[in-house]
Amino acid sequence: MRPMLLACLVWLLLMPITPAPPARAVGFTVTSPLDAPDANPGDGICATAIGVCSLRAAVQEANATLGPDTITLAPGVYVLGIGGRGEDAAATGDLDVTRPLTIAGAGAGSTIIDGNAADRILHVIGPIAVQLNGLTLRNGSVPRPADISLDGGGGAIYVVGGGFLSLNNVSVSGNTATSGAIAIDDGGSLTATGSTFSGNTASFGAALFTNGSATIANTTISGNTSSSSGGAIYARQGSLSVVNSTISGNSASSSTVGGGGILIAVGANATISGSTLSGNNATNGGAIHTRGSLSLVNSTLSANAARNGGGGLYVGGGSATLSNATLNANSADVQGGGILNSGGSAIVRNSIVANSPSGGTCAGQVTSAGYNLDGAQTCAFAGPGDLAGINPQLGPLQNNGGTTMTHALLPLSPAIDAGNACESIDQRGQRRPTDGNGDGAARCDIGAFEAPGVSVPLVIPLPANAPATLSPAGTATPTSTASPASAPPTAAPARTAVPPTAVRVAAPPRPDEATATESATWVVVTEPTEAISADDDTLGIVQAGEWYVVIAEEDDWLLVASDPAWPFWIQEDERVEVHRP
Ligand SMILES: [Ca+2]
Ligand SMILES: [Ca+2]
Ligand SMILES: [Ca+2]
Repeated sequence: MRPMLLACLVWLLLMPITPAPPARAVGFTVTSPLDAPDANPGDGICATAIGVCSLRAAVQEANATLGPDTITLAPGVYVLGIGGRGEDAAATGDLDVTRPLTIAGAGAGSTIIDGNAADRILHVIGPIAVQLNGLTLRNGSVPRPADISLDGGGGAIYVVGGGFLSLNNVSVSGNTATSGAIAIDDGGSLTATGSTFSGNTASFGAALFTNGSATIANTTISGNTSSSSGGAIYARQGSLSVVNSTISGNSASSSTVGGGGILIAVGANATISGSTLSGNNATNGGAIHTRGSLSLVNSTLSANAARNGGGGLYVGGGSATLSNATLNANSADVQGGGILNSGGSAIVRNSIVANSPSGGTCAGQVTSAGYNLDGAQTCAFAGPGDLAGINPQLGPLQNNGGTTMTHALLPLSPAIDAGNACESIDQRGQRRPTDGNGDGAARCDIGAFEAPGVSVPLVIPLPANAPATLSPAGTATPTSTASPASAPPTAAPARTAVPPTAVRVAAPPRPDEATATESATWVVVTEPTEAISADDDTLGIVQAGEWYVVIAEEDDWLLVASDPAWPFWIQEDERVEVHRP
């Protein structure tokens, strides 16, 4: 016998006999909602002292096998009732997971794991993959530790040692920690899909605190509260991707920093696409506060508020680039209702910043890369194709298709076909560009929403600006104070006919004012009035001072249009003045 082989045999004979954990994957079906430990962890049998399989016993047995295991949880409420923090064998307090595991519930509405406010719920330890499907994690709680270590993180789940956590159809609600209902540490990762985070509280990042790689997709994060920064998400290091998701109604209470929706720290980078952040609030950065690297694409920031600056976006350092974003109705008590750049780089293209109730649209240096629409005059955009001081004519924040709410461009919006080199889809996932003004050329719209293409073969030549003699609108003599005959108009009469086939003008000449006003009947709006489509839908409000060519008249209604546009109806009453050739 050769010496080497002999040595091996001797080694085998001398080796102590210790059972290796089984490598095969095992499935455990939990049979009881009662919280009790396994009677004999590692024997491959999920059984408590009374012979039922509890969630805790299943986790203990799963930890004893090398392969990926699956625990099946039927509908019910599974309360973790055994106190004892700081224990990492799943015997007390949180459920410590040390080997690859899937926990499959019956749905977020029916399978609930409740932390009983005694400890966090799951502690994922080591570089393992853990997947949760179809369940709710609620009422987990981790107090602020005596030291300020991150061990105070993850009211629901704490991932340490580089683990990979994925959540599918999971609700994370009502959890409390220093950092995050979910905390990702040591470069680990989170992928959350089709999930919700609500009503969580923390000092930093009430829903998510990440030092790793986090992807949030088709997920809603709402109503979370941080006593410091990052009302929903605090990205401290690593990368954050938010896709087709909603972040709404979150708040951060720090008096100096902020990020009511998201805080992006110096060491982090974030990409937000196809998403809406609305109704979040903080001191600086009602929706987003960034000091790292931010790319905001095809996304909407709506009605967020800052107590100081940057109601939509606060740039405190690093770089922020916005492309096809719509920032609407964001407010700041001091400055920068839409955007405040206070020490970094802010570059904006193909984007709308408008309708800020306070703070103006922009403050600080906000650089245009072209084709933006500033609803006020405060962004000082100076790139090609920029528009300023005009109403973008946005619809309300609502479901316009896709997975998130958006502001549609009303048919009269000057943002339609006024962008350039946009993304290939809009926030809703609709293909872009489209020909939104019916001139035969598909061009990008400004902002996150691409108006549908229209095929109205109409081009009405008009001068770019109303003749000076037409304004101010207030010169019209009000007649509404007088007769009861001018009572408010009733509902629009049924209108069967689509607009008459109007006038296709190939390569229309651009007339001077005299030509336009002498050759056509036109109307100037003296008080705001409704624009009605051929299908009797309300398209929006036409503001005083607008003027249009009259294409057709029917009873007391006028079919009008401007350039570029398509026809719509307005009522011929005291709110308009009609001028005939
Ligand atoms: Ca056992
Ligand atoms: Ca434990
Ligand atoms: Ca278009």
